Amino acid sequence: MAYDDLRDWISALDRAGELKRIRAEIDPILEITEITDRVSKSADGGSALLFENVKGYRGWHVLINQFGSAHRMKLALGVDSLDEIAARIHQFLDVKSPEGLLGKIKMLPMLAEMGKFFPKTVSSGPCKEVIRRDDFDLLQMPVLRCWPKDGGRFITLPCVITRDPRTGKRNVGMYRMQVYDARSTGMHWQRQKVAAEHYRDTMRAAVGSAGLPPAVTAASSPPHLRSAAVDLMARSGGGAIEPEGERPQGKMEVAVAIGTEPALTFAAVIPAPPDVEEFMIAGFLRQKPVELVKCETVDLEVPATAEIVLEGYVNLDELRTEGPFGDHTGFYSLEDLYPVFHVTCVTHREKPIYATTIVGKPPMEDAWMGKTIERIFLPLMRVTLPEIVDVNLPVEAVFHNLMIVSIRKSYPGHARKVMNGIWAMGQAMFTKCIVVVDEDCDVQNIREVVLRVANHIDPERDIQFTLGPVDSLDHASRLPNFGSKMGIDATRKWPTEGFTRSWPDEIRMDEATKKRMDAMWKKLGIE
Ligand SMILES: Cc1cc2nc3c(=O)[nH]c(=O)nc-3n(C[C@H](O)[C@H](O)[C@H](O)COP(=O)(O)O)c2cc1C
Ligand SMILES: [Mn+2]
Repeated sequence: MAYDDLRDWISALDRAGELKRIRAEIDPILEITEITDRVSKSADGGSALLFENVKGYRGWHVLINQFGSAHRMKLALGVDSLDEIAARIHQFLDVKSPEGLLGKIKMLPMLAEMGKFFPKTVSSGPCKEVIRRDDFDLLQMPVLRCWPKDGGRFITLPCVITRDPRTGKRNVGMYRMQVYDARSTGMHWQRQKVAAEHYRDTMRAAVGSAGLPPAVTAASSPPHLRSAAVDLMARSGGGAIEPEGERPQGKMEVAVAIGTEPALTFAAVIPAPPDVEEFMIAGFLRQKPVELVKCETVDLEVPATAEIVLEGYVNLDELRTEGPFGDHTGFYSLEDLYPVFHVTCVTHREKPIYATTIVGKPPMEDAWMGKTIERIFLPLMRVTLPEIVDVNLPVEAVFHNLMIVSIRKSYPGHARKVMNGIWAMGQAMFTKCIVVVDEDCDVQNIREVVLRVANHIDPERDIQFTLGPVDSLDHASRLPNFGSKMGIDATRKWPTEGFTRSWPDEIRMDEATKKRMDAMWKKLGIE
């Protein structure tokens, strides 16, 4: 079932009638965006697009919109329904201690299945077909300029691989990369993401536990960005901000894979717990190990079948202005300072396929990835919050702006406990607005949700504000990365919550009358 590589996946898309090959000459500067945006806005998310004649890039193909529909997401993960994945996760979470020999024997297939999750290191692979240490230029790749006011050209679908300096565990995260020149790019890992923590940990090690926070070297940047830099680079552990202090010497190695088989590309987006390697998540999803090969110039491993691999490092004392960039929200995210990725080696397959995506006003391709995460994460959310019945993150609210959740309410204040639990859970910390409804409300039916919320709240009593970290893409928060969130308790209020009036029943026709009218319906001549 698992796809060997991007090419195997492209063939599968083709066989399923889910791929359009574009043979006309199209410019990676804005034109691919305009075409893809129109396709993404079609009712069913259109097809994946393979641009075979990219202006100025003979020999390169560009793949986009590979995940851009519910159907393609299921195809990518090899399932008929996303609930299958949720059920498999549930099965692993639901392990009981085996009773007797028979119980242990029954567990063997599950243990065998777990063996497939772990990545396997192999000696070489197609990603090494061409190795370029000196003679490369990043703009030999057909990197898109997505939107007119973007600060440059951005690699938008990279699997960024870093290593935790403390545990040695690897992380794969998708963080966009603005191409600055032939050999360097921005590295847009937002500060709450796992690679940013690896970066800070590398810094902590470099300056020692008693060391001072780093100097800010981006002296040419405007002052408001420089304070952001202090904030970004300062280690969270103690010490006043001392811009003239000791600089952390050194660098952190990074490798980037572009154009991997779909389970790994998708795993790079999943908000997994920091210590869970995405290579294992991909292994779980495809039920076959991910094959890795060693890099040429850094001590990291990359997927052996990747179309393109960039190896290099980020300096610990260097930040550069990144953006603006037409973002997931439908607005441009503003310039900010981020680390710089210096490329030391590029390896790629013969006739490489450059995989990319665009983000912008929803729905785009990322909408379908987000919806998949919503389904897969439901059983994981229930580990901590078993009262959760269902969750809906509407695409228009770009996931982190609105979460609607239904719960089995069991005690006073229960809705607020759930809100706080969600704000404390990994990247759900970014959720700007949480709406909690009772279990009999279908959260997937927005009309039903609006009816409940509008009817059931006494706004002053039922809306709760709190402060905390917000997504870096939020342009409305009072400060970058810090602001307020809102929870709406739209459950029925109980006397034990101080609501002493009686709560009205919902209007429903009785079954006997319905049956009588069903029997007469045709004769009435209404339809
Ligand atoms: C197309 C796409 C682009 C993304 N770009 C970024 C980005 O530039 N910076 C970022 O921090 N997160 C970005 N994300 C979200 C992260 O991939 C996501 O938060 C992921 O869980 C991060 O992995 P981590 O938890 O291992 O850090 C992007 C997601 C998608 C689908
Ligand atoms: Mn991760």
